[in-house]
Amino acid sequence: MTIEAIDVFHVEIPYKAPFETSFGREDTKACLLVRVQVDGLEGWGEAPVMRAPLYNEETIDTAWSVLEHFLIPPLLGRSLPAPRAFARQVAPIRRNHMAKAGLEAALWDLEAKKQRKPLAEVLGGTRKQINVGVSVGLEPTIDQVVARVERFLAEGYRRVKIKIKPGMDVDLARAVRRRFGDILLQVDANSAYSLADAPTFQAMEDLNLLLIEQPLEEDDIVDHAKLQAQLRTPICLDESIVHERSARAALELNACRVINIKQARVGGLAAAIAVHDVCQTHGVPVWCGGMLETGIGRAANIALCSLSNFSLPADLSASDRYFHEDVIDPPVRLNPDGTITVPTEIGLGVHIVPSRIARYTVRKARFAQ
Ligand code: OSB
Ligand code: MG
Repeated sequence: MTIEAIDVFHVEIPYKAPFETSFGREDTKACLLVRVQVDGLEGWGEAPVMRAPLYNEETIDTAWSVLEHFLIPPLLGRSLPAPRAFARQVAPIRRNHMAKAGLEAALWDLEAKKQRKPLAEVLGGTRKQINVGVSVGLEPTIDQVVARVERFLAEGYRRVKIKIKPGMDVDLARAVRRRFGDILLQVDANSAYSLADAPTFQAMEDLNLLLIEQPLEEDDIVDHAKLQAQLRTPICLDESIVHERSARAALELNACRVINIKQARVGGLAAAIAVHDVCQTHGVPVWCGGMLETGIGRAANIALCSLSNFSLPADLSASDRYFHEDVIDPPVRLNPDGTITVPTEIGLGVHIVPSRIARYTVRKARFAQ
C-alpha cells in the first residue's frame, strides 16, 4: 500500500457560542485536518492546534510548517507505515505533538480500515459506551455561567467542568454547587495560578469537587506536588503531561492523583495508550480531555476512551454542544443516560462530509510525490 497523497486543510468553523478559558476567548474553531490517501482508501486525522500558542507551544502555522517540511515528505511514495512505526520514526523531531498526532490519527484510521475493524477495537478498547461531561467556559458573570450549566444539565450531561481564573473561582464554584446540589463537578484553571494561591484551592475543599485540573504552570511538577500535599481534593494534570515520561514523573512525585489524556497533546494515540498504561500500573485513573475537536478528532478521542482505565467522565460532548454543523453526518449524539456510543463501523466509524470541509476551509494544500 503506497501513500499517494496527503492533504492538509486549515478549517475555521464558527462555534455556537464563544469559548473562554483563563488564557483567552475564541468565537471560531480553527484546526488542521489531515487526509492520507493509499490505494483507494483514505484516512483522516485532526491536529487540534489553536491560533495562538497559549494552551501549548503550537499554532496553526507551526503545525502546518512541521507537517509540510518534516512529517509529510518522508511518507510520500512510500508504503503505508503502521501507526506505531510512524510514531517511532518521528520521535527525533522534538515536541510539535499536535502536528504529529493529526497525521498519526489518519494512519490509525487507515490501519483500522485495512484490518476492517473499528478503531476502538484496534486500540484495545472494550467499552461500548463512554461516560461524558461538558466543559463550560468562563462568562463575564457567575449568573451567566450558572445559566449555561443549567442548560447543559437539561440536555442530559451528567458531569460538569467549569473553567476558573483568578477572581472567578471560589465564588463561582460555590454558586454552581449551591444551585445544582449533588452533581459531578470539577474545575479547570488552565495553569493560571501559582503555589502562593494554595488558600484559594483550600477554600474549595468543602465543595466536594471531583478534581482540580491544572492549577499551576505546565512545567511545574514540583509545585503541583507541594500543592497536592496540602489538598484532599485530587489534582488532575492536563498541560503538564506531554508524554509517558512526564506522566511517570508526575506519578512518582505525587504531583497529581488523576491524569487527563489528550491524544493530541501527548503526540498521538500510541503515546496516549502509553500514558494510559503507566497510569493504570500506578492505580491512577485517567479521563479523556478535549480540544473542542470537530467530528474527526472527536471520533479518535471516543475510540481512545473505550480503553479500560478511562474511568472518569470525558470532556467529550455531542457535536451540537460546539457547532451548528459538524464535518461529520450523522453528528456525535448524547444518549439519554449521559453517555456517547462508541462507533462500531470500521476505521474512525464516522461519515465525513467533504462539502462541509470545503465550506470551512481557508487554506489547503495537496502534497504528492
Ligand atoms: O484545558 O481542557 C482544556 C479547550 C481548549 C483548550 C483547553 C481545554 C479545553 C476544554 C474543552 O476544556 C473540552 C472539550 O473539548 O469539550
Ligand atoms: Mg484542561
